[in-house]
Amino acid sequence: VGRRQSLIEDARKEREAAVAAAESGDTADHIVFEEEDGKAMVNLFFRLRNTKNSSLSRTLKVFETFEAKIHHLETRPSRKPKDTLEDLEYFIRCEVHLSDLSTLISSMKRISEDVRTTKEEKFHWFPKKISELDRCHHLVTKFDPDLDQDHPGFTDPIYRQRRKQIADIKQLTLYISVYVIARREVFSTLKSLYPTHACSEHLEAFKLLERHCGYNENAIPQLEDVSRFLKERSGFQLRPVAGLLSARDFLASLAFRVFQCTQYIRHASSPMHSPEPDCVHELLGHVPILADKTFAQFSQNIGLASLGATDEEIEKLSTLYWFTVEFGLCKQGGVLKAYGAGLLSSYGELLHSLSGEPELREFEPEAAAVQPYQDQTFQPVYFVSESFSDAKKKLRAYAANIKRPFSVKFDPYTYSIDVLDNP
Ligand code: HBI
Ligand code: NLE
Ligand code: FE
Repeated sequence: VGRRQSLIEDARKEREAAVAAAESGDTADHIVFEEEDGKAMVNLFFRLRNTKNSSLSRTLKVFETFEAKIHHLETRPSRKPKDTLEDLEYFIRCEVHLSDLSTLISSMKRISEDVRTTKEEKFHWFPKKISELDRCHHLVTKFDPDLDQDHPGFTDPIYRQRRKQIADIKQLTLYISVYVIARREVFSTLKSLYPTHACSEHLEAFKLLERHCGYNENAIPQLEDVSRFLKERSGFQLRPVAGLLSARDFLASLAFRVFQCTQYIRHASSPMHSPEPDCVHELLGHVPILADKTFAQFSQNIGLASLGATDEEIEKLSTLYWFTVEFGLCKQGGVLKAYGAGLLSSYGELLHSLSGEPELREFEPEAAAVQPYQDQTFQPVYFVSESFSDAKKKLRAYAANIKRPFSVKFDPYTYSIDVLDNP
């Protein structure tokens, strides 16, 4: 009874301290003060204006989505001079997994006001063991065919239903769809362009994939077979995912040499280019090049640099990833070739990138990391690397300059991340 009493007393003190801190206005508005199994007790403050009368239930929906267990909820009238009596301030104490915290807070910011998160960057959780990639599952709804009106599949209910089915099957299997006809066209057109447009590393692995993994115009290779192939060549493995992941989650998996792979296929009405990744993009664009050891190391290094990084740094690393892994060009024997997966999976853009029309710049990580880009259609600018080793060297120098209060090291025996505090 004594211990229980003191726990209650501690909780009361903490809450009072948190409320006082929020009132003073200049401290963190959510404070993490317990941590066990990656779960944390979090204090959150926000304000809801009573303009939309369902806003509290919408807020609670967010907590439900992230399986955040609410331990305490308090409201009081807002003290902002301009607010009315109906505008309320909320204090919620909840238990949430740290991997969900930043996504929960950004969702909250979309629907409520004054979610002040001054200390947010302190809490960027990241996976330390390969099994924790299960928690790197936050999807971005940007290209969702159910929500995005510009998606070519938006008006095709059969296509949308099929994607749902594929997303629900959580196993390493790809299903042959009615879109196999579209795939046949995409496959043979791309294959005919590779000898002149793809880098030698891609060409070499592609031949092996044809021989060993059922890469041909009539079949859809099985993720498990392809994953086994990759693991033997470069240690990379594939893992199925239902759509576009948050950049943070996607990059984190690269740190473990895991590539999160979509399984659905682009809509038959746009075979030559898809703005979102699909199995054509993963299998024909990414997989062959990931079989190269130097490139695999380059990819893992981007992933390692992303662990626990700030939102701004994640944005830069995504952009770097975009201009290399997705849309990179390189020189081979004096001739320009494509190594970026976004080029090698889109015959429209593959032709465009080497047509002499777009602007080409020498790859420099500092410049590529801040180059604006769009993801709807072909790129106007590409970066050219001398070789993978050269790109890897430059990336290493770039990553060494990222400031983090710790450093990370991948342990290849246990597939885990050693976190070392910097002196
Ligand atoms: N998610 N499933 C999936 N596949 C990708 O290729 C992918 C992603 N999320 C983000 C992303 N790529 C990149 O654009 C960078 O933001 C890392
Ligand atoms: N535009 C690419 C394609 O059509 O295959 C996909 C890019 C994904 C980032
Ligand atoms: Fe991709």
